[in-house]
Amino acid sequence: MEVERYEKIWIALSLILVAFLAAISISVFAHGISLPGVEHRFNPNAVFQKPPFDKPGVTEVSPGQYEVYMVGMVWSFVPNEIRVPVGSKVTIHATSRDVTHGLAIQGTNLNLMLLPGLISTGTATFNEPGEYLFLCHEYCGIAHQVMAGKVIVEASPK
Ligand SMILES: [Cu+2]
Repeated sequence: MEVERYEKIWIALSLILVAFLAAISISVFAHGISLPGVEHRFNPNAVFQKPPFDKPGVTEVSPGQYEVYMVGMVWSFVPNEIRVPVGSKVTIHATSRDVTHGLAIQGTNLNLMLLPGLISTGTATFNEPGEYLFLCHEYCGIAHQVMAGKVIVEASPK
């Protein structure tokens, strides 16, 4: 059977779809990567009744490792000050009570979108003492520009 040259090229290109299917299958079944589903959703109006967001703040989970539960709302963050010693690895779990907000921490690559009813998670390590501004980077209303806070990284005692 004679197959045209261009037809052979198209048949070969269609194998890309097989490669994509393999990549998706490996990420879903071997690495367990999936999109957030509705089962993780909660009512954003009741976020302050939902543990652990009923006690937003900073917790030391092991030496040098901190977890932060944070809620963004018009126009502030709770908590708006995070205090950790230098060298700390900080994981932030954040959500929004009302509209879409953002969370970016200056000097790190932590950059999250805070969506009502969903939890966003990101981690940053602070190896230099100082104050790191964090702010909302999604326009969220008339006082968006005041929605900010800071991470205070304290030099460890000598
Ligand atoms: Cu905001």
